[in-house]
Amino acid sequence: YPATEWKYPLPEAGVRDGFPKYDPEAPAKSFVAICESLIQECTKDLPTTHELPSMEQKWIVDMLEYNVKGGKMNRGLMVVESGAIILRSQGKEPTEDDLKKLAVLGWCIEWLQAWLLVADDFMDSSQTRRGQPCWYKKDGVEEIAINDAFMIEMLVYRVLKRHFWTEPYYLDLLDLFMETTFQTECGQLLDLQCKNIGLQDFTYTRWELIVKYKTAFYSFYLPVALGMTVAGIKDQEAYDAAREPLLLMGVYFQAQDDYLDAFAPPETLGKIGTDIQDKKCGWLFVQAYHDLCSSEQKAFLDEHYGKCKVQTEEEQKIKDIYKAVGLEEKYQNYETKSFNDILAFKSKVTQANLPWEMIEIFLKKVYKRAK
Ligand code: GPP
Ligand code: MG
Ligand code: MG
Ligand code: MG
Repeated sequence: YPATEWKYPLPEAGVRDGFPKYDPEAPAKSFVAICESLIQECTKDLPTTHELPSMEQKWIVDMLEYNVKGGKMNRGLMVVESGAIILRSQGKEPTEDDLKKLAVLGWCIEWLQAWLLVADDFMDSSQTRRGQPCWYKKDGVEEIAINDAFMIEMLVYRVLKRHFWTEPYYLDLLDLFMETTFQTECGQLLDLQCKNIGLQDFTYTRWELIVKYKTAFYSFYLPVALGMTVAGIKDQEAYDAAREPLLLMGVYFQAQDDYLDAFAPPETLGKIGTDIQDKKCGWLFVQAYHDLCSSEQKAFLDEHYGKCKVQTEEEQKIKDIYKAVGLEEKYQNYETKSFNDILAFKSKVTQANLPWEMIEIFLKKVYKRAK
């Protein structure tokens, strides 16, 4: 292994002994404490192992603090919860270290999400995220945000290596993270290419393809697949059975994201929506433009969609059109339908010997969310 010479204690035994416990009674709080340990662990030796001066070491610590925390942590907590549910369904009560392991993997998704968002905010010209300025908008950061995004990505692999390289499923974890990242990048490309195509090609089918790839794999399939991997599941059919409803949930989740982009108060959402100015192929637009708008309303969209700036009169008028054509009610019906469509997978999932609860608790977390 040419690159695996650890210059500090070998990770095999007791690597998480000094980590705080994951406490199911205080999930969010104990989960955040584990993140603190990870930040410390993956930065403390850099001056020795990578000759990194203390200014750059501090940069990485501060950059991580700024970008990996402050989210809802749905994805990260789901790894722990689904992993624990699966282990129990196999008659194994998760040990303290099992829970810590799952929490470390949970943070790997949260860190993956962090670098995706740092990059996405730059690509979407966004202003705010999680109630604070986007990282690239900070004085002295700007283009360094690109390298920071890459750096968080590689820190995920360093965390995986330290905590899992002696596990029999280490390669599976690497494969999952790499493939999921590639899927997400395909989705992001489909999303970004919308600037180069005409509005008539913004169809519901294209929307579904974009969101399945840019959101559903990393946000919904990955957390549960990680839980399954730690629980030792090897059966391909089980992964296939879990993937189907989880991808549906991811598509539904991005419909919510698109709806909230236009209609949620930025104070609640923590970000100012940019989909109209960015000419996004969003859930609201595809239906308004193709099915619901009068020719006059359509002409207004042709003239201003993707051309007006955020928080202008034209942008507001587009939101008014969305309301006037009945999209609020359509959205509510869509939420109910998605919920039922996902529930319909119950027998398929249980037939694959998986506990339905691992899907259901995730669904409950996102159903009718307001942020
Ligand atoms: C969310 O889309 C999609 C991502 C975060 C994936 C980004 C992928 C990369 C390869 C960088 P969004 O732009 O609608 O999210 P938000 O509304 O939170 O900005
Ligand atoms: Mg964005
Ligand atoms: Mg985006
Ligand atoms: Mg969005």
